[in-house]
Amino acid sequence: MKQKDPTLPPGQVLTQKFPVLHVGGVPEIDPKTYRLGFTGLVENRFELSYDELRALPSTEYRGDIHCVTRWSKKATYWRGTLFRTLVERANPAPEVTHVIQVADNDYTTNLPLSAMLDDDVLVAWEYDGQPIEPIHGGPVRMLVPKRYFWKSAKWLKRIVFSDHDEPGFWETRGYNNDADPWKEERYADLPRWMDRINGLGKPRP
Ligand SMILES: Nc1nc2c(c(=O)[nH]1)N[C@H]1C(S)=C(S)[C@@H](COP(=O)(O)O)O[C@H]1N2
Ligand SMILES: [Mo]
Repeated sequence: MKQKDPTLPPGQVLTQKFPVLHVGGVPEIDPKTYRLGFTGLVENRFELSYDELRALPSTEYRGDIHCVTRWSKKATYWRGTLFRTLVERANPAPEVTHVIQVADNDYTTNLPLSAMLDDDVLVAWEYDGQPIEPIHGGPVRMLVPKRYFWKSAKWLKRIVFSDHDEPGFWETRGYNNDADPWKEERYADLPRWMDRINGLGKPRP
């Protein structure tokens, strides 16, 4: 039997390539006119241009990324702005529980605010020392390496701070809301998901 790689989450396979995965086309975004908006239940709504974002103190992430389609890539190298510092600048209201990433092509994905405050969550604008290529979400994408990669929106456009959860593109199509690769949270718990899409909203044990 093939030896399992203990450094990879369960069911994942190593790739040396950098696969490209998204729904729809690659939007053409001019860094000169690019804006990233911070909105929702915050004290300070603000926008950052590409240059303003890159002028902020930067943080790097060196580590692995995991796609729910089972590829994992080791030792990726990203640079960007620590998301937490942008949250501090927006100053969310006490009732904020969730952060919704909104991308250029209406792709959205949701996570608890607490998860987004982790010290490896970046608004990323460099990969391997180069500006992020458009196919990989450039000029600016989110990076949430502890979750399956669909929780990292490419062509990031807006961050919405919300007092409730708002399941995004894949989360409303049967994928797991939490998406922790180490717990192999790939798909939604079906009864819960049926309740949600039927609008019953009754929590199950
Ligand atoms: N805007 C947007 N972001 C997205 C997606 C998408 O379809 N649209 N796909 C997600 C998925 S499923 C994955 S695996 C990663 C892929 O990023 P990559 O193409 O740079 O490998 O982007 C994520 N972010
Ligand atoms: Mo993915």
